[in-house]
Amino acid sequence: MAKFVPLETYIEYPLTEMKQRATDFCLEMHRRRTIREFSPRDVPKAIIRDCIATAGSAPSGANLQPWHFVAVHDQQIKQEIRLAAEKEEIEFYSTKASKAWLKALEPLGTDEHKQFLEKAPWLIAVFAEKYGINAEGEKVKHYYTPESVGLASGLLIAALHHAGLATLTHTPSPMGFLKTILHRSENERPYLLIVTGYPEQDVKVPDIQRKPIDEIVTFFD
Ligand code: IYR
Repeated sequence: MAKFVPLETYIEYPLTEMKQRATDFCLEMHRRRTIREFSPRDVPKAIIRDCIATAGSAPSGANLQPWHFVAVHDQQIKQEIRLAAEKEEIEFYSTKASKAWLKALEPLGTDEHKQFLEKAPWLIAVFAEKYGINAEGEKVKHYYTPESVGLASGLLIAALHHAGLATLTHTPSPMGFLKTILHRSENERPYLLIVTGYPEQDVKVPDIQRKPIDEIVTFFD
């Protein structure tokens, strides 16, 4: 039986304030840039924890919250992840990637070197739970898992940015090694690796643009 409780958390803003908030948040999010050079400067665990808690507020299929986050600060584990990722990336850049894919990546200036995996203070591995396991040890079917984990990852990136940290959404392919190194169980699939910390001093970012709003939206009003 469904049980309902009063909505006590909603806040209504006057329209002028609503517009201001919408604009301010848009500007704040558009200041976010993916970076690939991180400073080794440390970031307190409590900040990472709060940002992951924000990710946990994402909507999910049947509210089953099919995600798990592994936050790595340990230098030895970060080194292991870097070595395993670079092994895959060497293959990707030398043989696996199509010419078209390499061409698409050209403006980003990426290559097989992944120093940031050791240098940044935190790596957050996002895992998608293919199915859940209940208190009786039985499998629980999950719904819209990739969509749900994508939404949680988006909120995580927004939370880290809002806190004043820079991020890189990194997808070494394949990334099965994350499951082994981080001792995750059979029902979990590595989804994304988020690198976070302070940007390296004088870091440069690719000269690329976001699509203008009128190109990404259609209104029927
Ligand atoms: N995983 C590789 C390649 C790569 C692929 C995409 I799609 C990107 O947006 C960026 C990189 C790497 O991390 O270098």
